[in-house]
Amino acid sequence: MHDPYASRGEVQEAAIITRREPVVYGEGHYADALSAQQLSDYERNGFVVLPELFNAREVQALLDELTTMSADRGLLGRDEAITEPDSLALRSIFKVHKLNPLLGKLARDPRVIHVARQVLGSEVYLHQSRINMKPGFNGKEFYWHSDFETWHVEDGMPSMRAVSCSILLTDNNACNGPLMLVPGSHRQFIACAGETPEHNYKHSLKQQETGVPDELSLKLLVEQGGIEAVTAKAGSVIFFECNTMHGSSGNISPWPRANAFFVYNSMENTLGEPRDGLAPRPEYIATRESFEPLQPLGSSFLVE
Ligand code: 6CS
Ligand code: FE
Repeated sequence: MHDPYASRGEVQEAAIITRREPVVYGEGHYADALSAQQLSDYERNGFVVLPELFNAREVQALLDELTTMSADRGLLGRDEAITEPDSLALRSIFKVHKLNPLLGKLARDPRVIHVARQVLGSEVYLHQSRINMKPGFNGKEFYWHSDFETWHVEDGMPSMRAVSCSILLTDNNACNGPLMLVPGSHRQFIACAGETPEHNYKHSLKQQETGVPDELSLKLLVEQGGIEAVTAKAGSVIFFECNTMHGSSGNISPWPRANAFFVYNSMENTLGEPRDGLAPRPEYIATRESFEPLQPLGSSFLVE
């Protein structure tokens, strides 16, 4: 079957392909979380920032959980804990919605989940969750990529009908490696050259080298849309469309950066077979087997 978003081993060279799917499904009528202005910003730019959606008490409760998890030797020995490429420093913890009850509730907080339901126009489930750490002085970068490119090839996600939600657990400023996004880039799919090595995730989650867009395509996207670095207070939330080009620099400032990352996928867009002859990635990176539509909490994740 023809795949409009063929990439890596299935293409000879890099290419820019026009997106087929809508950005906002069902015209945003499925739920009522974003204002008309926020919805149109999301549709146009491929992301929207909601400043200080969570208050200081909520942020502190989440940071406390992070401190506990980072000191939990049992957890650090698990596959879900990803270290940096060149040290034993913790880079990410995956599947946090299952490993930690408070983060499990955070994923169902009405302030977040109704945004996902609204833009995806359906019920949603969690495709992936993680916390990304970027400690002061030595935090490492995330090179430019589209998440959808990875999820399409490595996880068999059929269409662009997923949204990522990054909840800032520390202030993100110009110096501590904030998320950088290319406005408007979600309207084009950048097919990447190069085959995917077997068990690529074991390397790519530390340092991504496949599914990396070529420099000419990046230059064109940035000529069209520029680059926006999101600087915002802890408790702010960035929603970005699954195909929006993004990345972030290392952190040599003394200020740590940490964020919780939840990926909501439409119940109409569940995973198929991975491409490029790959075996499915483990369930803790890509939910394939055990999931159900997420039920919103009745109130804040801290209260419920
Ligand atoms: O491999 C993945 O699924 C992911 N990798 C990156 C760098 N961003 C999104 C997603 O967590
Ligand atoms: Fe990403």
